[in-house]
Amino acid sequence: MNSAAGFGAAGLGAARVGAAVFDAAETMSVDERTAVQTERLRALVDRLLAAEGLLGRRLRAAGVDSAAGLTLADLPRLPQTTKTDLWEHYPLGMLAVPTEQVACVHGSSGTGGRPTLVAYTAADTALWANVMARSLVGAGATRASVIHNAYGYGLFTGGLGVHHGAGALGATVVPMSAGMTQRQLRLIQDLRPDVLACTPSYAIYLGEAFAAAGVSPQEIGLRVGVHGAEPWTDAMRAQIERLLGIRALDIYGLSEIIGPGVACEALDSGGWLHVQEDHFYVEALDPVSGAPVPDGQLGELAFTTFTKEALPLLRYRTGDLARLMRTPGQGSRTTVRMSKLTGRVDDMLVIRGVNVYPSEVEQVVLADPAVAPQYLLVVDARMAQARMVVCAEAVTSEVAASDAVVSRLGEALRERLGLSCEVVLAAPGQLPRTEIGKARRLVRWESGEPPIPGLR
Ligand code: DLL
Repeated sequence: MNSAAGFGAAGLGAARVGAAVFDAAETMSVDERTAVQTERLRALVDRLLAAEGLLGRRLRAAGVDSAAGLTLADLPRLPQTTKTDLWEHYPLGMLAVPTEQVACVHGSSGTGGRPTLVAYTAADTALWANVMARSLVGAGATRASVIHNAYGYGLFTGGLGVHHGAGALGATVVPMSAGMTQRQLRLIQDLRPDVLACTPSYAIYLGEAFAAAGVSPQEIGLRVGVHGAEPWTDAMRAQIERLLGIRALDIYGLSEIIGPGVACEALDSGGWLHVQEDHFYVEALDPVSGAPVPDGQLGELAFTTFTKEALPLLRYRTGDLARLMRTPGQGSRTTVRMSKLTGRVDDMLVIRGVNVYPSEVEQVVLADPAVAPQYLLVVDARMAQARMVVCAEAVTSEVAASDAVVSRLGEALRERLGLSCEVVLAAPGQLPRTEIGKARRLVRWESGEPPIPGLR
């Protein structure tokens, strides 16, 4: 197993679970951190100017010819980067290093199936391993941990990101990747991992498969789950915790910034995610004006990668919506906290003139005890006047036949969204599950067969 020497107090053991941190950067005073960030911001701006790429040109156009004297307070006047920039410079036109320094590439299938590619130098991969190890230690993992990694391996950053982090921590990683559920169940029972890393929807899938096989959470033996890569709610968290007998924690990240490990929940962070802001500076912006919003207010997250070499980004607009909180939290970490994501800017649906965020629908549907944590939003766009159908999976076949539950859900949705939408209850197991990749919760029905049998 690897040594984590030089990276702080990794692997302090079960007695201090929750208090352990991997890297001293996580508990720095605000002043110390500001000094580190300011120095790193200046180094980044100098690198971008020297590379003379898109961001260097944008900096000059904004009147920044040198990094001298820049402080964090200057960030709001620095140029922003968007996914369109990456698409327009596809595949790797935004590299800030010579191609021979690129150690690997990753990517994401992204919105509308358009790929985004990102590149890493060897130092970027080491940085990624470090922030991922921070996330794992925050979840209570130690060098003695066995980490069952069911995120997909490949271009997707989930599998290899967790893998690198487990290596930096010095834990044992089981590189399962996604899918082949029966084999996953078998190896979890045989190797007795304490940490499960996978998407939240797959954690539920695994939990349901264990329940179907008659294996109890005690027999499973897992302690904690590190779940992310797709939206999930506290209702899903409760479901995962019940099915698998674990603490289920949130981990956030995106390929453009590094992959998983940009921010993560810790055992003692009270439901907030700590952003690794010594490397990834975060702002919450008004999605329309692009101006920073005050702490506590919902905004679009934008990240500046202070230290990344191959593909540094300035104020990258993620499209992800969350709240930031810079006041100290209850746990040991001092870094800025972000809420669970509440949705995406581009997920916003406009149904009959009303703005609808799928996350709001999810909150209503999954709060109803008659509904299992499976649902699908169907936007029926076959006619000019789109209608929204909320397909929710009932906990039992009897409930699936209940008109009372349908009208209760319809009423709760109307109250929350200010829009009446149709509710369809499916019998247990009827809605499609995702075994590999991210869960699909929203379908546009443009023409042809209905996405769910029987839908009209
Ligand atoms: O999904 C990285 C990742 C892998 C994160 C494993 C966590 C665990 P991408 O494929 O580039 O990277 O997708 C990034 O996924 O902008 C969010 O919209 C969404 N996302 C990621 N984590 C969460 C989360 C990885 N915890 C996009 N909650 C992001 C909600 C998430 N959405």
